[in-house]
Amino acid sequence: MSRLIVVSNRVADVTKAVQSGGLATAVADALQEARGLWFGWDGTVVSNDTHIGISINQQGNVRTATVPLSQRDYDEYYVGFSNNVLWPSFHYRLDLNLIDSKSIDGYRRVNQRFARALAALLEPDDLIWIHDYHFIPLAAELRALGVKHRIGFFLHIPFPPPDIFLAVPEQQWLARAMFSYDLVGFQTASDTQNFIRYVLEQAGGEQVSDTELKAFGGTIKVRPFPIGIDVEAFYDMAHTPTADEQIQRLQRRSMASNHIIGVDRLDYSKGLPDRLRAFRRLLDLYPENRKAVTLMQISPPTREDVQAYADIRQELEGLSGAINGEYSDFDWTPVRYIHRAVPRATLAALFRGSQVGLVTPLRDGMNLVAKEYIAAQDADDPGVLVLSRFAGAAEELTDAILVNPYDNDEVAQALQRSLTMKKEERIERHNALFDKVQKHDVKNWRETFLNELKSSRRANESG
Ligand code: GDG
Repeated sequence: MSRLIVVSNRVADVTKAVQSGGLATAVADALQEARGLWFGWDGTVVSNDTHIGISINQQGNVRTATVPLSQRDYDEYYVGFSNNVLWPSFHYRLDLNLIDSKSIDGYRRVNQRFARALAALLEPDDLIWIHDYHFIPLAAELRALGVKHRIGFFLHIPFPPPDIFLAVPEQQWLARAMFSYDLVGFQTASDTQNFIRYVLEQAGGEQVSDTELKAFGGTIKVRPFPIGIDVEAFYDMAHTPTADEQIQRLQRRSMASNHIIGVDRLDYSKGLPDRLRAFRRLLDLYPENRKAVTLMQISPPTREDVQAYADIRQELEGLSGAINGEYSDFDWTPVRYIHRAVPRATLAALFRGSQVGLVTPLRDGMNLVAKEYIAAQDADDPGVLVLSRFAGAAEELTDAILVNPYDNDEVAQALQRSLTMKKEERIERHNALFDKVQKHDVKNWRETFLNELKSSRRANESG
């Protein structure tokens, strides 16, 4: 069996991966099975380039190889290009796209440095799986060093339509770099189509078959691979005696009989201010919900060095304060806003104990919270998922109440409909959603991607 090499911006502690969610859970098992190597940034920043060395650690079957970033790399590659250009643009927020030529140079430089460090660690049969927008050009840099291994790429965030991608600096260089992979995976069919459209319309490419795309002198495989979660593990976490007790406490301590829950990193792509405005509309339009409903919004801090994140925090604190100021009573607080990370098991219990899961990103690659909310429910008395049409998850989870997250009245109506929905309809919708979440779970995602990668080989005219 070939060894699996996973490359991602941050390398998680493999022993704790199952508790931390997202990418960590998604790839940790595959690494364990394949006695793999996980390569990436160790999360530290050193003051100058001379201290940069690679650290190798063994955690069970998995080796981790990590490097620090210099302050300049952190500013230019991580904050600059990755989070101030690619993240906003790929989430359709060109207004937040801060183009700066130094950050592009830093992005290129770090990808080159990572390629050199990784190339030195490779063994002949290794299968390489590169994750996310931080590393789009990594395969091209590896190829430039003579690496001939099979290399796959998975983009966790959306891929925007051509008109938006055209506003990304050096977009043609990025698109060409995608053709150094053997397999490129996106979250949804529409992300895949957006990439194909760019290649056909702007790069003179040609679609060879459903999944094969030819451009820039090469032919690669391109396909959606919707990411999932470990459904059983999440269900179990929501059904422990501690979870039962937490749910009882949630209900006992609150005057409200209905709970709406939102859980998202505090990111402008998650639609949090609009979510709070929609909740305020619910209280305005349907006053019977006053003293009867609470919105719990858990939003741990993230990327605090980026100005747009400081702005969203201020906006959210202002809004939740304003709603509470206007509507609270001595025995009821409508919004509970928690700006801290909560243990994963507590999240699972809160999902199960809440009658509505409110997931309203303005744009999201997939959104695992939507799937976690479904996985945590009791099948005989489930809650209702209200989900943004602009989350990748909406492509699969069509039995949720799908909403336009920009339209506060529409979301308020969807909340009212969910809070008053008959048990029969709730069960019917939940059965359909649970089936989909279970069918496309994380194991399925990982195995489908890796099997496809093993049988993919890009054709390259330049050899
Ligand atoms: C990116 C893409 C794509 C959140 N708060 C806490 C906490 N979380 C966990 C959730 C979930 C994970 O973090 C977040 O995953 P999402 O998918 O919702 O969103 P992103 O972080 O933006 O992830 C996204 C994903 O990659 C995977 O491809 O779906 O579209 O943007 O598991 O539960 N976990 C704990 N405490 C918290 O306070 N323990």
